[in-house]
This record gives sequence, structure tokens and C-alpha cells, in this order.
Amino acid sequence: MNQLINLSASNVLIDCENQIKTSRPLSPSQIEQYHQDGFIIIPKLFDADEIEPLQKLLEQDPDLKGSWTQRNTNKAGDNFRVSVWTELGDTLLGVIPRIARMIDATEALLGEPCYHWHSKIVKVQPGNSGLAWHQDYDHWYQDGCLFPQLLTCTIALTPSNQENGCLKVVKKSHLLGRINHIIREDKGHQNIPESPRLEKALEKLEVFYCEIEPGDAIFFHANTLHGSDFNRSDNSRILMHCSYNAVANEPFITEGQEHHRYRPLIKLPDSMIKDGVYDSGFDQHEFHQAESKESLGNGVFYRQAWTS
Ligand SMILES: O=C(O)CCC(=O)C(=O)O
Ligand SMILES: [Fe+2]
Repeated sequence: MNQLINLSASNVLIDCENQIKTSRPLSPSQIEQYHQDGFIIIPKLFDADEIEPLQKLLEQDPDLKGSWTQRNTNKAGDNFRVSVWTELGDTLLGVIPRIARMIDATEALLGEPCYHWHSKIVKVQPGNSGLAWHQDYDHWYQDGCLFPQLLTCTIALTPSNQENGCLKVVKKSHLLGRINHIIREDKGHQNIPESPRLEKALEKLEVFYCEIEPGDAIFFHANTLHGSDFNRSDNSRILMHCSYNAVANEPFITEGQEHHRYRPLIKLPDSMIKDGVYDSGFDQHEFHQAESKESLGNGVFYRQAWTS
């Protein structure tokens, strides 16, 4: 680990940073497909031996050192679990969002330099009803981003399929622009697109179920409608979502948005995970403060409307 700390502390890595490039860039046709459909699936973005260390950590500490936030924006009002972080240190969870293949793909899709917005691990337990349809940009618009120049790279940590409530997306829904979302207090504070716009969009556009295996990834646009169905399996479905914003799109709202301000994103070589150049374990990792309805904190999901 000393290797990384020493490297980060020297000017050498900063000088080399611009020259670090992925050996697995997206192809022009993958980039075109993303722009047409609002998402693209990249099988095996990470190899099995790159995902295994994180899977092992999740088995050893399923509670992620108590960082789970009980988030309640799903259909039956039951909670699913999310752990979120904004700062990228030298832990495995801080290294993955900085790996060259993630950043190069994101910048190729956004068409401009990016920085880390936030990352999260979402665990949907057996019997959980999954997430209601939503666009992430509705939240990020409220956070003060002028343009929908953000995207998310979702990496499967467990198999993700229709039985266990995989991510489902509405193809081409990024072309709808931002739909007004309404917080439904009667439905567990779900933040859902207003009717009848959602119903009309679902009539016209195709729903695609992103069935993926550990290491496979989905890049999706901030305005792509997405959600998930019931987890009818006996095991939790776990996805890691890494979201990025364009540097030029830093939120104009600063109060309460310190964690979403621009910070330089130091790109790391693709080989970093296989070479084991990271601090393992969740102990050293700085998760964002846990939030709940009673203790909202100054969080990623905090909304003034929830407190009223
Ligand atoms: O993991 C999932 O099912 C999706 C999570 C999601 O869409 C979100 O947290 O905004
Ligand atoms: Fe989302």
C-alpha cells in the first residue's frame, strides 16, 4: 500500500496522470448506441478476479461497518439498503471509481472531462419490492446541476436478473428530457415521475431488463428512466453505482452540496486492482453519514421536502 501513498504524494503521478489510458476503451459503435438508447451494457468491464475482493469484503462485513442507509423510495414502502461515498481515498472502494476504464468510458460518453459525483452500493434483499421508476437527474437538478451531463456506471457484484430484481431501464427515455417528479408522502416518500407522463412514456417506449453477471457494467444517462422489480429470489441483489458529473456542470447550489463540489479526479491504471494496490477492508473507507427518515443528515439523498 505504501506504493500508492508514495505515488499519490509525489508530483510524478500527477504528471503522468494525463497519460494514463485504459487498454479497454469503448468502441465508436458502443458510444453511438449509448447516445441512441440512453444506456449501454459492457459485459466483463471487470474480470472475475477484480470483483472477487469486493465480494469477499461484502461477505465478511455484510453491514458495511454500519454505513447502510435505509432508503425508502420504493413501491411497497419497504426499505432497501444503500451505502454511499463521495470521497475517493486509497481503499478498494476509492480506487474502483478512479480506474482508467471507468473514467475514459465516462468521458467518451459525456464528451468532456468528468469528476466523481458519488458512488453507492445498493442491496435489495429477498422480498423487497425494488425501486420505483425514476430519473436520477431529477435529484441532481435539485442539487443545482444545470445540464443533465451526468451518468452512472453500474457494476454487478452479484448476478442480477429478472428473478432478483435487476435494473430495468426505459430505452430512449433520456430523450424525454427531465420529467417532473413528485414526492409521495403517502407512498413512503417515493420521488416518482408525475402522471400521466410516465404512463405515456411506458406506452411508447421499450422496457429493457439489464440481466448481468458480476463484473458486467451498464452505463446509463442521468435522464434514463430506471427502476427494479421485486426480488423474488432467496439472495440479496447487490449493485455498485458510480456516478460522474461533467467538470463544467458543477452544481450552482453550494449550500449543503459540499460533497458534490468539483474535486480533481486522479485516474489510476487499469492494472491497479489486479496488482492489489489499494487498502483493503471497509475500516479505512470513509462512507457518507448514514441517513434515515429520523436522521436525515447532510446527505446525498437529503431533501428539504422530506422534513416538511
Ligand atoms: O440498485 C438499483 O436497483 C438502482 C438504484 C438507483 O437507481 C438509485 O439509487 O438511484
Ligand atoms: Fe437511480
